[in-house]
Amino acid sequence: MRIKKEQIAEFNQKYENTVADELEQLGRALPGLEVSAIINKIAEFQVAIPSWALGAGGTRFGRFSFGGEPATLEQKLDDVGLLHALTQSAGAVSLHIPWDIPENYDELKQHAESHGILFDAMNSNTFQDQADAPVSYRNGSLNSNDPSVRSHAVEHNKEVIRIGEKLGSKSLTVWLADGSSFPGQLNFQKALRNTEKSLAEIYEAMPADWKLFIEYKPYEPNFYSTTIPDWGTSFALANACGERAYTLVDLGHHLPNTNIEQIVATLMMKGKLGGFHFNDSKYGDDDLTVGSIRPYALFLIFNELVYGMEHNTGNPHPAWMIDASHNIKDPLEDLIQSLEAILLAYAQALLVDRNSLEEAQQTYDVTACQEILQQAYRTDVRPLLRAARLQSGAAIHPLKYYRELGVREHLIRERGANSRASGL
Ligand SMILES: [Mn+2]
Repeated sequence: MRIKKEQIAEFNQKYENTVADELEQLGRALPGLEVSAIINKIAEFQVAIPSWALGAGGTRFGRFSFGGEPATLEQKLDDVGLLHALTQSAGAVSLHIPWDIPENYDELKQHAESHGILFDAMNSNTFQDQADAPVSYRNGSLNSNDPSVRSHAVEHNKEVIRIGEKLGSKSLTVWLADGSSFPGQLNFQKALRNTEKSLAEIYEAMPADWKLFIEYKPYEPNFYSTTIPDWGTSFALANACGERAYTLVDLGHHLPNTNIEQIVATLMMKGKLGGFHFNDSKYGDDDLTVGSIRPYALFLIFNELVYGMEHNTGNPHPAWMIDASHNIKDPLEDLIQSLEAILLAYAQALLVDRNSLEEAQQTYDVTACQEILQQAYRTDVRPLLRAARLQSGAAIHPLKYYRELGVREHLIRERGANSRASGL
């Protein structure tokens, strides 16, 4: 199924006047607001969709498939294509190897191009044993005591780079499950040293225009320690690798109440925030819909991201990706909601009156600081999103149109009620 531009234009016709009225109202309420500049920024913001987010998510207890899941790599691209047609803000896909090994590279590239989709960061997998593997990752991968396990894991990452090169990707994300489940199981120093050496080898294998993103996570699947538990460890490893190695922040990979906005600020000041994975959580790495639990925290994070994008010229433009799982929701509906939440927080952060905030900070007017942030947060920025969508040819109300078109029903008819996406 494909959604044509003309269909979207026809849908939008019904709402165009309302969008113009709402914008006018917003302009009156916030005089001095550079409405068109903000709309352009929102329209330009692109978030990659990971190939594993297109099927139903599961937990370690089980997984309930969702009808019409994409069973092939082409179908995964088709789903991202649907999201992009509806929102014009999902113009990239992030592949996972070995779940997404292409059969015909040229055909796949053309297929992606026909949807207007680029290949974003490639993801390696050393947290599962593959069927024909001569070694096991049971006791670690890049951190392993066993040189043959390490070299197998390094070689896998090199293979992922080679696949990504053929698709036009420019970055590799490494997330490791490596760690220990019980005290004493692992020599922390040896594990970290092995990881550093392995990552350096992978880094050296990257083409000169590639970036390496090092993801961290404090626990799970190992519950006593992980070898890259936090941003500091990731930062140290990135520095040890070289200038094209960066830290990747995944919102769910923090202990409860961690001040993620401060981590973002520190990394951007050091020019080392490379990638960003969006999701939300109540308890742990819940991978819930972005903005579904703590939208204010997301806004505060975006406040630092916007500040960093404006001030830290040494930091590359971060690679944005949604890393969520949908449990019992329609994955595509969930992704539309996540995209909306990301853009809302971004738009709110763009509204922050930075000059007044700086003045209030200089004069220690703590009350004013809070007022300034919350003034932006409490502004209904949905008209700006709708205007940005209208401008870029997306559906003004993507979720509404998704349902009106009966996209899921179409997909079930096309692919069957029992098709399953590869992944966990
Ligand atoms: Mn992630």
